Parts: sequence; C-alpha cells; structure tokens
Amino acid sequence: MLHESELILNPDGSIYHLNLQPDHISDTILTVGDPARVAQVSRHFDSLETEITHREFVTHVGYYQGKRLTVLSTGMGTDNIDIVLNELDALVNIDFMARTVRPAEERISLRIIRLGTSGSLQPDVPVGSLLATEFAVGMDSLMQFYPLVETGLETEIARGLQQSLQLPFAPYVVRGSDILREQLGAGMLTGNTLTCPGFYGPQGRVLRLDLRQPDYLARLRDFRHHSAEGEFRLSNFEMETAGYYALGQLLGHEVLSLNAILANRATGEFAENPTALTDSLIEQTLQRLVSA
Ligand code: R1P
Repeated sequence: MLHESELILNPDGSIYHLNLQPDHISDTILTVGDPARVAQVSRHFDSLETEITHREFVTHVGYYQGKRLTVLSTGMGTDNIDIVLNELDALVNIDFMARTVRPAEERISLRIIRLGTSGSLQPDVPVGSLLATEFAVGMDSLMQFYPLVETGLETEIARGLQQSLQLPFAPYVVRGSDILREQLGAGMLTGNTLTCPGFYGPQGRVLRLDLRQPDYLARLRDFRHHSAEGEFRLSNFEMETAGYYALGQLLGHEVLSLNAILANRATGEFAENPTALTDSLIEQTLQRLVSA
C-alpha cells in the first residue's frame, strides 16, 4: 500500500501535480513543452471534453476525427518529465482507492508522443525540418536514480561520448519506440537527440558566460560512433526526450519524440515562422494517428 506521502492525491481524487483523474487519460497522449501549444493542438479537435490547468501542466481531453486524445504540457526539462511520466503511469497502473500497483497482467501500456521544438547540430538537418528521434542521449542526472538497462550499443555510445567530451559522468543512451516512429515519423528525418539540462551552456550557447570547453559544440557535432548498425551521430538538441524514453522503457510505455527544428546551431539560422512549423508537426501527427 502506497502511503499518502508517496502517492499524493488531491481532495477530488486527482493526482498531485497533473490534477488529472484516471478517466482523463486516453490510450494515446500527446505532450508538448509549452503550455500554449496545448490549445494549438486541441483547436483541431471536433470536441473538447475537459480542460485542466495546474502550474505548467495544461491538459485538454477531446476527440479528433472520432479518436479520443489527451494533450498535455510538461514545461521544460527532464525534472518535469519525471513528474509527468510517473503521474501518467500512476493514473492507469495504480489503483487509487486501494493505493496499490495493479498486477502485471492488468497494466496498461500508453502511447506517449512528444511534439517538441529543437535545435539542429548538423548543417544537413535544416531549419524547417521535422525529425523523429531514434536514440536519445541524456546529459541530465535523472537516470542516476533509476535502474535503466542499456544495450551494448547504448553503453558504447555513452562511453564514447563521455570520452570525447571529457565529461565527469557517462550520459545515458536509450532508444524510443520503433513502432511509433515507423507509424508517425514516415517522411520525417530520423535522428538522435541530445537532451541537455539547460538551454544555454549545456547546449553550447555563449552569451556572457564562457564554457568550460570552448570547442564543446564542435565536439558534439563531430562525434561519431561506428558499429554493425552503422554510423551514429547526434542530430539535435532539446531538454526532455531522454527522460521520456528512459522512463517510458522502465514503465512499459511506447514513447516517441517528434521535433520541429527551429534553429540550426551549425549555420546560425532560426526559423522565420516557428508557429507554422509546429502547426505542420501537429497536423501531420494528428492525421497519421487517425489513418493508422
Ligand atoms: C526551450 O526553449 C524549450 O523548447 C524545447 C526544449 O526542449 C525546451 O523545453 O521544447 P518545447 O518547445 O517542447 O518546450
């Protein structure tokens, strides 16, 4: 039995941060970082059933061409993803009345799709492209607290990056859902996403503060790992995907991160119309979800 201090429920029976109840959860969940992007998704819905806001977590539940969807914002960073993934999982896989984890045979595997914005590391991943993440690399500390199991290839990539970047820690490397990527990422670029615990220094941006390693950005861009699966390189930056993929794997959910490339750090460009690009990502994803 989970104590009140561990599984925290609000007086209305909703979960602590998301303020959602189990019936607000559809089997497919779209997530975005920016709370304002939730309405950008749900304006396409035929009907809206529920709107709930608590802190940076805005949730809309509705129907898109007859399919029930939940769309929610996470805010920024993998610390928020720890909250979102654990609470979404609790909503379907913990019995709130009994305060017990459901038996394995009753557990539900959600489909969680992040629709995010991102910066490219490579000249050939241009501003305006849409990219589906195959491997995510986490530079944050979240997986120091969970027993993530990495494959041989993932461990090799992590070690190679640690060495190449002279990091005092090994990043974690984790693969997302191939099934979802084939279904929703068709026609998009496929890439490997670096999840950073910050927007400026951790992504190699210098405004007034110098970096410990002046060539950090070039090292990230030039990193390669060769294996039987081919060449691995990092294609883009953002701040959440590795947390999603790792917690999704640990909790048994199918997770995919789709990225609208707004900036190119190799060429210095930024999108002229970021909203049009995120609109295109949202519309393509919604269409593919109903045509699958
Ligand atoms: C930084 O501007 C934010 O934008 C990106 C980063 O991951 C970070 O959250 O994603 P979202 O647009 O989904 O928030």
